[in-house]
Amino acid sequence: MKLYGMQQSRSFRCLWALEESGLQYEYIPIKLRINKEDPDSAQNPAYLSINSQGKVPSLTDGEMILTESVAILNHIGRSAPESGLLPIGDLKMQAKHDELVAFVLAELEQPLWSKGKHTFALPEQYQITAMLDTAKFEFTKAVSTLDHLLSSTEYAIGEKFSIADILLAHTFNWAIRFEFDVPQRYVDLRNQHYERPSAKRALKLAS
Ligand SMILES: N[C@@H](CCC(=O)N[C@@H](CS)C(=O)NCC(=O)O)C(=O)O
Repeated sequence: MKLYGMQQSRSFRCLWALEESGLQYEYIPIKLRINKEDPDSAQNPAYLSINSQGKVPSLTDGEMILTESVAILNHIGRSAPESGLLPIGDLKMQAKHDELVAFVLAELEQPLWSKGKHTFALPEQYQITAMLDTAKFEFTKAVSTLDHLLSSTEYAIGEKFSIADILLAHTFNWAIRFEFDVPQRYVDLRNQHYERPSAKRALKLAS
């Protein structure tokens, strides 16, 4: 497998999962918003032939190309069943896992990405500064309901570390960096998971 990514962007989730999985892979750093002639640029035709949106992450596995971080996380989990990163074969646990992943993307990540879009990602004429208060309000509202979806204060689903924990810890890391109000227990959860050797190795690779 080859993972194309950039520092602590959404690709970090996938890099961390690869480190946790024990699978063999190659990490290829990509740069955003640089001259497209640069071979590392996400806008270089060679990279656009893998990811036509010019975004990270992308994963190739033989002939297959994946360009959505959650599909990549699921593929890593399914490719390394012994890692326990996905509750494979347990219908109810898998359903709870899917529910949490959908909640993180739709309710927690969405306001973070709104802030990103309206501060640097969108062309300036489309940025709406008033959006930032709305994003903070939405994040705080969503986070106040999260406890109901979590199995325990240690792990998101069941009694072991899974893809959902990577996604959650990475999303809280993003929220902290973007100065959203993150309750202390979730800051602690982020810190606890980022202490894992796999996370430390991934951070080193991504830096
Ligand atoms: N839904 C995609 C989103 C990917 C995405 O938007 N990635 C950002 C970095 S986190 C990106 O590459 N943006 C390109 C840019 O800002 O030019 C996923 O989860 O993989």
